[in-house]
Amino acid sequence: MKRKLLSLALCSVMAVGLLAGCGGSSSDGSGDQAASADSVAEAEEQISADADAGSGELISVGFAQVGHESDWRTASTQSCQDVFSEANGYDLSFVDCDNDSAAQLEAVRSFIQQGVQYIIIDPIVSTGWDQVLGECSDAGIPVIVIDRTIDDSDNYTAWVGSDFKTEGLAAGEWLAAYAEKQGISEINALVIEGTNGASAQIGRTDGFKEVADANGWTILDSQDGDFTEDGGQQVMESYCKSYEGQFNVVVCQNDNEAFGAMTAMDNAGVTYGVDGDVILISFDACTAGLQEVQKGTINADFECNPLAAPFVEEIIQTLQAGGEVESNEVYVEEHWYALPDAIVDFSVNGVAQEMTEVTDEVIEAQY
Ligand code: GZL
Repeated sequence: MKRKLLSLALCSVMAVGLLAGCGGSSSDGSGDQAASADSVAEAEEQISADADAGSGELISVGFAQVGHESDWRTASTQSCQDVFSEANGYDLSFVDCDNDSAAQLEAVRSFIQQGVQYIIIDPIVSTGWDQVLGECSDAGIPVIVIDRTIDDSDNYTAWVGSDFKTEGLAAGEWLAAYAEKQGISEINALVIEGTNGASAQIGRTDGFKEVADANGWTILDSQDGDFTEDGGQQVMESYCKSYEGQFNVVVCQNDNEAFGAMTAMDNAGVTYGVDGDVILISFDACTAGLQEVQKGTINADFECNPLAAPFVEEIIQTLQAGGEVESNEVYVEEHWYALPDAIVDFSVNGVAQEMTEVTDEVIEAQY
C-alpha cells in the first residue's frame, strides 16, 4: 500500500512538473525540471512520513495460509480475516495455498513484490524456508510465523502457536491413566497422522510414541491422513482390513480425520468411543469435535488453539510503534477435553494436567 501510494503521488507530481515544463518560463526548462525533481522529493518525504506516522493509512499484511483442509483451518483463517480487517486499519492480502508448499513460497514472494509491510506465514511443512525468508529480510519485511513451525531457519520476527509435542505427550499420558482406570492392560494402537512434514504431525507423533514406548504399547501402524476427513476415512478403511480385531485404540491427529475414521469404522462394524471396543483419541477440539466427545464417540480431544491472530496483531502494533518484540515465541492456551468418566489425573513432563469437561456451554464457547 505504501509503495502504491508513493508511486501514485510521484506520478502526479511528475505530471504536474512536465505540464509546467511545457509552458514554462525558463529557456531550457531546467528550472521547471529542477522544480519537479524537488517536488518529487518532497512528495516522497511526505508520503513516507504520513505512512510512517500512521496517518490513517492501512497497514498492509500478506498472509500465506496452509489451505482449507479442516475445521481448525477455517477457524484460523476467520480469526486472521477478522483481526486484519480494513475496519481495524489493515489491508490484508490473503492466499489460501491449498496444502501446496511451492504455491506457499510463491505467495510469499508475491507479497515481497507487492511491498507489503508485514508477512504472516503458517508453514505447510517445516523445511524449505531459508531462501525465501532471506528475501523477506533483504526486502525489510518482518515475518511472523503462526501455528506450525519453521525448522530450517530462524530468520523471522516471531512465532505464535502451540507445543505439538506436548499435545502428543498429553494424549499418551491421558491414555495411560485412562487405560489403568478401565483395567486395560494391553494397548494396540493405530495412528492416523497429519500432513507429513508438518510440525504438528511431527510433534504429535513423537509425543504419543514417546509415551507408547515408555509403557510398552504396540503401535501397529502410523499413516498420513493429511489432516482431512477423506484422508482419515481412507486410512481407517485400510486399517480395518489389515488389522481387523487387532486394535483397541485409534489416534487421529485432528478432528476431521477422526470424523472420517468414524465413518470407516461404522462401515466395518467396529465400535468405538466410551461404549465401544476402540478408544478414539483426537486433536484440535474444534466445535464439531467437542460435539462428538459429548456424544461419547471421541473419548478425549486435545485442543490446538487456532486463534493466533490477536497475538500477531499485538506484535505488529509493537513494531509499528517502533517497539521491540518482547518474545519471539508466543504459546497459545490449550485445554484437554473429555466427559466426566474419562477425566483422569495425569502429568506431562512432571506437570499435573487439568482436564475440561465437555458441556453445552463449553461447546458454545469453542471456535
Ligand atoms: C495444527 C494445525 C493443524 C490442525 C489441523 O496447529 O496446523 O493443521 O491440527 C490443521 O486441523 O489441518
